[in-house]
Amino acid sequence: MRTQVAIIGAGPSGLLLGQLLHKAGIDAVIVERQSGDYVLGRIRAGVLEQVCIDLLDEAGIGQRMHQEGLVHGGFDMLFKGERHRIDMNRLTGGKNVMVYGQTEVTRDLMDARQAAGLTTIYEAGKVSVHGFDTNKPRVRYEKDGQTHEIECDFIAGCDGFHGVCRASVPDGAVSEYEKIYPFGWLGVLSETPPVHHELIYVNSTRGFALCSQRSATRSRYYLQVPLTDKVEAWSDDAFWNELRLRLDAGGRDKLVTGPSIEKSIAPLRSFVAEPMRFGRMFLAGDAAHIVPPTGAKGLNLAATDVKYLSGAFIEFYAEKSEAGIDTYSERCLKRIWRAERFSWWFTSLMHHFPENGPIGQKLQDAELDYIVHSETGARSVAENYVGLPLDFGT
Ligand code: FAS
Ligand code: PHB
Repeated sequence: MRTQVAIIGAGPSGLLLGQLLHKAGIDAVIVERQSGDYVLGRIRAGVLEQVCIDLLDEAGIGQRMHQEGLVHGGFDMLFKGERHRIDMNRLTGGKNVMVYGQTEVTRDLMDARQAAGLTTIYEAGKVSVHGFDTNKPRVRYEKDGQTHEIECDFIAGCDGFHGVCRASVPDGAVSEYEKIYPFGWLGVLSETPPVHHELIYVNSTRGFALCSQRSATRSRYYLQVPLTDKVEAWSDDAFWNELRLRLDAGGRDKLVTGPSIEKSIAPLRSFVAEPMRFGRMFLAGDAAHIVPPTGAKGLNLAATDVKYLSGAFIEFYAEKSEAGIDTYSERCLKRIWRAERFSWWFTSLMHHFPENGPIGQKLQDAELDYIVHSETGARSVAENYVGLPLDFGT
């Protein structure tokens, strides 16, 4: 098989790249190791920045998002029993975010790809990448007992943190920066009405909690838990009881509980791989970087990587220019490190770090107090949360 761009991974990065390339008339094949149902079954991100919303519109798949997505102009920060609203819309001159689950984004992208009759190879085994240091890279995979090879001009590594592309880069060619947090997020999805019309980020002495949502009838909640916790040890009742203990009285009164339809524990890390280009192979999304989900940046960063990468490929084929390709990594990394900083800072502010001792809690209290009582402090949170403009760093 031959194609112009071989995309490894059919998560949001790979699917969005495929869609943007298709709209530009560039042929791409996606190779995914899991089934489509498995990919859809992963419950992940929930908040889209305006830049991401615009990219989904550009990809031609924004219709359901605008019909079903929830536009949010602010969120609450709850600490020491008091709630403080960060009025993002006012503080950023009119910007909002949209609550629309990653699962729905992935479904919309999969539907569009299928409707266009584009090739996605699911359940591909032993995927490997070759020759990306030449101008004839190749991808190999096993399917139905046979080994297949794809000849291409470029390989897009959209295969997530545990993917094969970054792992195939020769030692010494990539620098990795990593910080692992001493806790995880226990997440629950439930068919229950959200506890509040906006998100609530909680810093309690028992730990962080987040009250998010997917619709007026579907809620997403998270609790900070020790890394040693196992999801099997958390009954639904135990989850709801702990969430109540971390909420304020108003939250406890309004919380509607019900059976979990998904429950999982995700580890938290900050991670960046530099550079993001290796000859004719490019990394995008979680294949190149991970943020702790506190700042709701993971999916949004993936989308802007893909916008920059698709633009580089379009420029190569339309103008025989390699300018976009040559600047791809540097352009992405400027944005990525800004998001990494905010995600690390917001995680450090909102989570319980007993190892930092009593003074750690007092310093957190002082910073929280500053942010909610300072226009400048609140604006700093708001402008980072709504995200950077697409042309940032150019
Ligand atoms: P993905 O990991 O989504 O997709 C990579 C794809 O590549 C997968 O389908 C995988 O099966 C495939 N793949 C891997 N290896 C392969 C191989 N060798 N061959 C072929 N295919 C291969 N972000 C937020 O903003 N908010 C959140 O709350 C949030 N929660 C998260 C929870 C978890 C458990 C995880 C892991 C991430 C979370 N994220 C969150 C971040 C997440 O949303 C990512 O940013 C987003 O999935 C990035 O999309 P991709 O880059 O496509 O990577
Ligand atoms: C979610 O709804 O899954 C979500 C929202 C905001 C975050 C992280 C996760 O910061």
